[in-house]
Amino acid sequence: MTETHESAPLDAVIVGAGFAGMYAIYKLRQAGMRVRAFEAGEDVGGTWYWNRYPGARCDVESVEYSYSFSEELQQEWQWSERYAAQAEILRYANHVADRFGLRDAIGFETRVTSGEFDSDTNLWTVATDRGDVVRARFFVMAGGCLSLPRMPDFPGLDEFQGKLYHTGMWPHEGVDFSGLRVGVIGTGSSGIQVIPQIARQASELTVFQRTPNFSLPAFNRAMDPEFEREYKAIYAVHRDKARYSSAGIAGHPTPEKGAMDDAPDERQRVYEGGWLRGTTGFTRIYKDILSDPVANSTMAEFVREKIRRTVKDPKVAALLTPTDHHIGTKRICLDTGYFETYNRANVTLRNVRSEPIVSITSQGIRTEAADYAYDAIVFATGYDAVTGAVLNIDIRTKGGASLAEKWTAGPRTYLGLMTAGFPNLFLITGPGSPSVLTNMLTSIEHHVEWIAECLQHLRDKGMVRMEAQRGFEDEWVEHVNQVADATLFPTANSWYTGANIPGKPRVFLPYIGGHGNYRIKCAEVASNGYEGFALSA
Ligand code: N01
Repeated sequence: MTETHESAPLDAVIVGAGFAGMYAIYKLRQAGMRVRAFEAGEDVGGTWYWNRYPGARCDVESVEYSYSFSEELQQEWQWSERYAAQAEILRYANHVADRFGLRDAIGFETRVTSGEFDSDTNLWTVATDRGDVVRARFFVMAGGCLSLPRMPDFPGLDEFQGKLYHTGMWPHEGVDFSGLRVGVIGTGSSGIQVIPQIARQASELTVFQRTPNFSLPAFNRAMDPEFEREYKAIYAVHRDKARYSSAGIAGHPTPEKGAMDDAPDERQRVYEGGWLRGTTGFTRIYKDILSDPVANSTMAEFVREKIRRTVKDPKVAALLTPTDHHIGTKRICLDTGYFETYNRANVTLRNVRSEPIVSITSQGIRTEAADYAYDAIVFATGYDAVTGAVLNIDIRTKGGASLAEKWTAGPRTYLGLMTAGFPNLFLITGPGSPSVLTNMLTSIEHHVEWIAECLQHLRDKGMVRMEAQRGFEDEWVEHVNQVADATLFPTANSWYTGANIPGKPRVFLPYIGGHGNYRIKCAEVASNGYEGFALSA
């Protein structure tokens, strides 16, 4: 249904119906607000709606990667595995949408294309690719941090006569690779999950690797009923621990010791124990792994040795062994049988650094060394992260600059929640907030709750407009950079810094000061009358 200017303005328009958008609908409606969400997919679930590739699975434990806002919900829902697979998480998202009656607020198969703020009326006018035009007091970005898939612009993409896939836009009906020759490009979290699965079906699989990645075995397993019962008995305690932890994960406690505080033998024992736990919290075993190159190298070497022991061909093992970045500075991966896959006779590894891809041909992939023929090519080449989904919308103020112009040299926000010059625009897990360095569910709930309280405060005080103040924004951006620069993160060519997108400004996108600290800061700002924001009637 197309809405027009004639309709009464809404309280809020929300972009996206993944976990952030769904919770925003719930929370704002609970506060008595009229909201409308638009979602590009045919249904809810966001990342878990799109990423249906075989092997897609969360690497935060199911009991933590779930909403905490409803005690009934968290008690009644039963996860079948320690790390839930995509299909189960999508079922959960659908359950939440039904249980809390969210669907009627969502316009599906509809992409928001633009938003313009009018300072005279203090309203946003939001347009979609289906011709909707709606006006709202607030415009809430819940489009996700890893939702705009990125295809490298290889020449010849249109000429390929086989099938092309991107892990982030996987066909709903699934893909049968049985008997096919398949090329996979990319060895990040998505590639590392999909490669072992495709290898089991394909007649031949070639992996095109540009950068080898550190990956740990997930040791995924069926949910232990006893563990689940005990966990649920004190769910609130776990959730609270997560809220004040660094990563928004109760199971990742803050370490106290540095790596060099332990003697080498003890350190090995600690790493071995951490390895067997199968968690991305591995790099938090010691407090200095992500800030001290020497400490980091002890852990990196431990993992490199594991790779060498797993992969039988020493040449292949050497190629798979990361040496160009510190462990943890590119997103660490959890896998199931990833390195073992290279021991299979039907799997070949190609090094894109020594043999760059030149083009896609009608038959397959052309590198500087040779032509390779495939029936299917899978791009596991990642996303325009954190800012991509926001800047994909033409956001501007009437007669003023666009957000894309303001962010030309990189995103600038105050607390990752708002950006100066764009009143009444809220970002859920925006750049400059802990977002992708945390359990996304913890960060999403935090932001949605902060925003909902804020909008209630504005309503109670008769205010209609809120905007980040430039001075506070400048200070926050400087703080975000300073904290990042005290770590090893900016040294890596990762999507955290925008390095995966040619031409994207090199800025460390998330806030690395820790979720708990950040939560306290946001609460202080609110209790000081929304310090750093200009509120007006
Ligand atoms: O994307 P990525 P992703 N030629 O950007 C390569 C989350 N996630 O979809 O490293 C050749 O990490 C690129 O090479 P390089 C998680 O936060 C979570 O895998 O840039 N290769 C890299 O190997 C994750 O970090 C889960 O040199 C090219 C790969 O493609 C984030 O999403 C699962 C290339 C892209 O890796 C993104 O992961 C999946 C080119 N032109 C995703 N361009 C779980 O919860 C790119 N590459 C487990």
